[in-house]
Amino acid sequence: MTKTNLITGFLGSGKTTTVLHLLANKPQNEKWAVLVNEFGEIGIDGALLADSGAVLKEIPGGCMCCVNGLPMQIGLNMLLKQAKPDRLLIEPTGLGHPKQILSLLTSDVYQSWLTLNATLCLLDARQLADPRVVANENFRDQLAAADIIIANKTDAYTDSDNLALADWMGTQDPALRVESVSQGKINPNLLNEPRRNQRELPDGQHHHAHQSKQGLAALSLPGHQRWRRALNEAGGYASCGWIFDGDTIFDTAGFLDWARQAPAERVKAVVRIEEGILKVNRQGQDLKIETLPGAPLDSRVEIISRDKTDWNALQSILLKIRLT
Ligand SMILES: Nc1nc2c(ncn2[C@@H]2O[C@H](COP(=O)(O)OP(=O)(O)OP(=O)(O)O)[C@@H](O)[C@H]2O)c(=O)[nH]1
Ligand SMILES: [Mg+2]
Repeated sequence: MTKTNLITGFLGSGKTTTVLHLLANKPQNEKWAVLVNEFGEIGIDGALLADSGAVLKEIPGGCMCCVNGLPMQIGLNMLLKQAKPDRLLIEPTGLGHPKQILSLLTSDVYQSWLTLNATLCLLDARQLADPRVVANENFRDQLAAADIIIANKTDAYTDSDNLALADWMGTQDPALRVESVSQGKINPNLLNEPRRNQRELPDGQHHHAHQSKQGLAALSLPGHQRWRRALNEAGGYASCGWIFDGDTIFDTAGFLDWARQAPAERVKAVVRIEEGILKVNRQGQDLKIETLPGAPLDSRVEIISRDKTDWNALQSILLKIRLT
C-alpha cells in the first residue's frame, strides 16, 4: 500500500516548494513518487522537481477533472503498479478543483493500492486580501477539502496579512489544524496524519475550453521545428507556454528581465543559457532564480495571467533574446 497525500493550494502558494522540501528530507531507504498536474500545457513543475530523488510523473494541461479521464489514471496506475512507491505525493494544479481527484483516490479501484492520508492545503495568506482570489471557488474548496492548512510564506506577511489569517481561522472549525511556515518547511510527520475531512464538496467550476486542448502532444516538438507554443484557458485564467528545442540558448540577462517584467501572476521557466540551465519561478513579486550546470533537453517557458495579455508581444521579445 502506498501512503498517499494530496498537496493542494492555490496558484503559486508553494506546493512544489513544499514537495521539494519533503523530498530533501526523505528517508534514504524509501521510494517516493510525485504526480504533478499543471494548468499550463507545457509543464514546468516536472523540470523544477527533476533530480529530487523521486519517481516523477507529470500531467500538464488543465485541472485534474479534465485530465481525470485517461492521462491522470494512466499516470496514477503507472506510479502505483510499476514503481510501487512507499509514498506518493500528488500536486494538483492550483487552479483546479479538488473534488474529482479526491473521488478518484477514494474509488474502489485504488483501495488495494493506496492509503489516502491527510490532504495538506498551502495558503499564502496575502491572497486573503485579494477579492478575486477569495471569490474563486477552487481557492475556497481547496481549503474546505483540507485536513491541515499550511500558511506558507510567513516571511512575507505584513501585520494585516497575519490579521487576515487570524480572521479567516476565526470563520473555520476551531479543530482545524493550521501550521505556519516559510519555504514549505513543514514537519514531514504531517504526511502520516490520517484523512479525516468528510465534507461533501460541490462539483466545482467547469468552464474549460476542452476543444482547445492539445494535451500531451504539446510536450514534444515535432520535426525540425525550433519552437512552438500552447495555450490554455479556464476559470478566468489563461496560460501561454513555449517549448524550444535543445539547441536554443537564451541571453541570461535578457531572459531575467523578460521574466521579471512580464505582466502576469505566474512565470515559470527552465531554459538553456550559455552557463547551463536557468530555472525561474515567479509568483507576483516572489521570484526564485537558480542556475545549474548542464544542458536541458529543451527549454520551457510558461506564463499564467488572469488579465487579458498580449501573448504575441511577449513572444516577440522572447524570440529576440535567443542567442542561437
Ligand atoms: N517569499 C516567499 N516565497 C516563497 C515561499 N515559498 C515559496 N515561495 C515562492 O513562491 C513561488 C511559487 O512557489 P511554488 O512552490 O512553485 O508554488 P506552487 O504552489 O507549486 O505553484 P503552481 O504549481 O504554479 O500553482 C516561487 O517563486 C517560490 O520561490 C516562502 O515561504 N516565502
Ligand atoms: Mg507547483
